[in-house]
Order: sequence, then C-alpha cells, then structure tokens
Amino acid sequence: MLRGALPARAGRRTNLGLLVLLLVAGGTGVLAFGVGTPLPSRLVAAAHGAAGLGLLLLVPWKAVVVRRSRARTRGRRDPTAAWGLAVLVGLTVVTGLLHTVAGPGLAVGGVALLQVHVATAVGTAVLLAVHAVGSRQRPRRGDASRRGLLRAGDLAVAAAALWGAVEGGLRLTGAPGARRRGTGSHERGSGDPAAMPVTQWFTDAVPDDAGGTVELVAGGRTTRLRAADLDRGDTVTAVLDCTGGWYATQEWRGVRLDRLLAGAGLPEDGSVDVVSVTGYRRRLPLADAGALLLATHCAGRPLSAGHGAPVRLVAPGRRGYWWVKWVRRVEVVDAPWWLQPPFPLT
Ligand code: HEM
Ligand code: HEM
Ligand SMILES: Nc1nc2c(c(=O)[nH]1)N[C@H]1C(S)=C(S)[C@@H](COP(=O)(O)O)O[C@H]1N2
Ligand SMILES: [Mo]
Repeated sequence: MLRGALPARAGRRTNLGLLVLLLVAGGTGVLAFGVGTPLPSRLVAAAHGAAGLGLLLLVPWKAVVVRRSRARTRGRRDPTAAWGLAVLVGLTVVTGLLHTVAGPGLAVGGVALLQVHVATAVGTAVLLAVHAVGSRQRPRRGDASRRGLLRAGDLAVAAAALWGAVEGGLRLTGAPGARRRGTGSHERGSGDPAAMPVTQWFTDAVPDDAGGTVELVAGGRTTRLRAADLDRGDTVTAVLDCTGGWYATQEWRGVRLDRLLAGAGLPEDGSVDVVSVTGYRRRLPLADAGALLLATHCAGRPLSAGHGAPVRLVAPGRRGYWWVKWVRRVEVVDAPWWLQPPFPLT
C-alpha cells in the first residue's frame, strides 16, 4: 500500500483497505465494551486504535479514487451517501482520539464524547453498507498473493506505528490519556464514591424509591431479605469500569453471592438473574457466584441513591453495565447466562 507512486496504486486495494480497517475498528469497538479484564482489553483497545488511526494513512490514496470517480461519473451517481460517510468517519476518528487524549469530561450538548463516538460509528456502518454494496469492489485471488499480503502487512505495520506514536505522544506530554486503563477508561473518584460519576445505561434513570428489600428466588423458594440483612461483612476491592470511559477502584461491602445462596440446592450450571427495581437486568453464570457481591456499602459508607442504594451488584472483571443497581430480585434460573442481549436493552 505504501510503496510506489500514488495514482498507480490508488483504486480497488485502497477501498478494500478502508473496508478492512473499518470492519476491524467496528468489531474491536464492540468487543471493547464486552471485555473488562486487563490484558484482553488492552489488546482489543490497541487493535481498535491502530485500525481507526490507520484510516488516516489511506486518505491520500482515497483522494485519488474520489477525484477519478468524480471525473468519470459526474452527475450520474448521487454522491450524498459517500460524502456523508466521509463526514461520519471523520467525526468518529476525531471523537475517539479526543476521548483518548482528554478523557470522559468532554461532552457535546450534555452527551459524553465517547457516546457521540459510538453514535457516529453506528451511522458510519449504515452509510458504509450503502456505499460499499453499491461499489462492486470485490476481493480477487491476487489479493491473497505474496505481494498482496505484503502490502496489507505494510498497512498493518504503519497503522500500528501510528497508534504507537499517539501513545508515545501522550506519555511525552503527560496528557490525561497517558494514565488510562487497558480498556481506555480514565480514573474518576477512586476511594471516594462521592467523586465517582453516577451513570446509567442510556435506557435507565435513578428511581425515586428503590425500596428496602431484595427478593431471593432459589430452589423453588422465595425469601424476602431486608437490605440490612445483606451487610454480612464480606468485602472486595474491585474496579468499576464504565463503557462511558471512566473507572474507579473502591472497597465494596455486603454479602458474597455464593454465601447467600449456600444450601439452596442450586442447578449444576445454571445462572442468576439480577433485576433492578427499574427493570434493568443482567444474567450471570452461577459458577461466578464466589466472585460476585451484593453490596450495601462502598468505602465504608452506605451506598448513595445514585450509586444503587440500598443494594447493588459488584461484578469484578466485568464492565460497569453488569453492576446492576437498586437490586430488587435475585433469581436462580436454569437458562444459560448468554441467553440474553449482549448489552442491556431495558
Ligand atoms: C467506524 C468505526 C470506528 C472507528 C473508525 C473508531 C476509531 C477510533 C479511534 C481513532 C480511536 C482513538 C484510538 C487511539 O488514539 O488509541 C477510538 C477510540 C475508542 N473507540 Fe472507536 N472507532 C469506531 C467504532 C467504535 C465503537 C463501535 C465503539 C464501541 C462500541 C468504540 C469505542 C471506542 C473506545 C472505548 C475508545 C477509547 C479507546 C482508548 O482510549 O484506548 N469505537 N476509536
Ligand atoms: C472511509 C471510508 C470511505 C469514504 C469516506 C469513501 C468516500 C468516497 C467518496 C467521497 C467517493 C466519491 C464519490 C463521488 O463523488 O462520486 C468514493 C468513491 C468510491 N468508493 Fe468510497 N469511501 C470509503 C470507503 C469505501 C469502501 C470500503 C469501498 C469498497 C469496498 C469504496 C468504494 C468506492 C468506489 C468503487 C468508488 C468509485 C465509484 C465510481 O467511480 O463510480 N469506498 N468514496
Ligand atoms: N439499574 C441499573 N443499574 C445499572 C445501570 C443502569 O442504568 N440501571 N447502569 C450500569 C452502568 S452502565 C454502570 S457504568 C454502573 C455505574 O455505577 P455508578 O452510577 O454507581 O457509578 O451502573 C450499572 N448499573
Ligand atoms: Mo456504564
């Protein structure tokens, strides 16, 4: 890709390069929201950054494609979708980069930059489908030849180098982004829950009254527990890492789920539904019960209303959207945990 004269190389391979980079960026972006453990999330975020930034490398080549296309098809092809795509891709890259450099404080009209990033990425996917399906650029056997793969390799190396340069630049300048977690999240309010953001998934809001009891449904029996009964002194230090781009390390206190469920006669490989008074819910594997906590306290103080009082789930190693707040019901079920939407819909 990066060898030889520009115009001679511009064309089908440029478009296919853009397609692959966009697919990798989109795929790793969604994956980044699914993984919460340090090494996998770091690898996913690095691949995401390299693919997204790599698009910039192909701009000079694509400019040639665009000029040729305009000369050839003048007036016969509606270019609206193509230029809309250009605008959305540009916004996606800029918002991603700004979030990476400066952190989750930046917002456009009250909407966090990372949410704008995801929204423009979704728009990009739609217009890309329109643009690419109409374009009839198909891979050819030659693309997988030694030379074809070498060119693809050049692009991958250059994209990784560009990502490395951005990372190096963050370190050198001491920008906030230099201190972000493997997931790309920036630290906010560790050890100080009052300084930690209160965040809802876009479908939910803080309830007026979260009640004071939790319904436990297991082994055919329903038990109603007062929140105070759930403060059994089990503690865990865990990182709450929101897909909105911030994280905080806190000490949580309450009762471990395996202790709570002990003796209930549980299914071998069942799951547990954790349901909020708001209807928000997540299903987790029972096998994880020993690592999950129903928390009543954070940093030694009762949870605030915003942070899930009276009871919330603490799910170490999982992204924030698993940490159900205002828990009303905990129910053991036979269904597998993956039988649910990958991201909350209610
Ligand atoms: C067309 C698709 C996309 C493109 C071109 C793109 C591009 C980018 C770029 C250039 C960055 C800055 C990376 C860096 O400087 O290291 C970034 C960051 C990020 N993007 Fe995307 N993105 C896309 C889709 C998505 C989607 C769908 C999601 C989530 C559902 C997502 C989540 C993120 C996150 C969490 C970061 C911060 C990562 C970090 O700080 O290391 N992106 N993106
Ligand atoms: C970053 C993503 C992309 C952007 C911003 C983009 C933008 C554009 C623009 C503005 C044009 C000129 C349209 C006109 O004024 O006539 C164009 C032409 C074209 N694009 Fe893309 N494009 C992208 C990715 C792709 C991909 C992934 C493919 C195919 C796999 C593709 C295939 C084509 C083809 C074949 C033409 C020439 C059309 C013709 O000559 O009739 N593009 N693109
Ligand atoms: N009931 C309910 N629980 C929820 C959410 C929600 O919208 N509703 N949002 C989740 C998300 S996305 C995150 S990041 C954390 C945020 O917890 P915090 O507001 O205590 O910081 O709560 C999780 N639990
Ligand atoms: Mo979140």
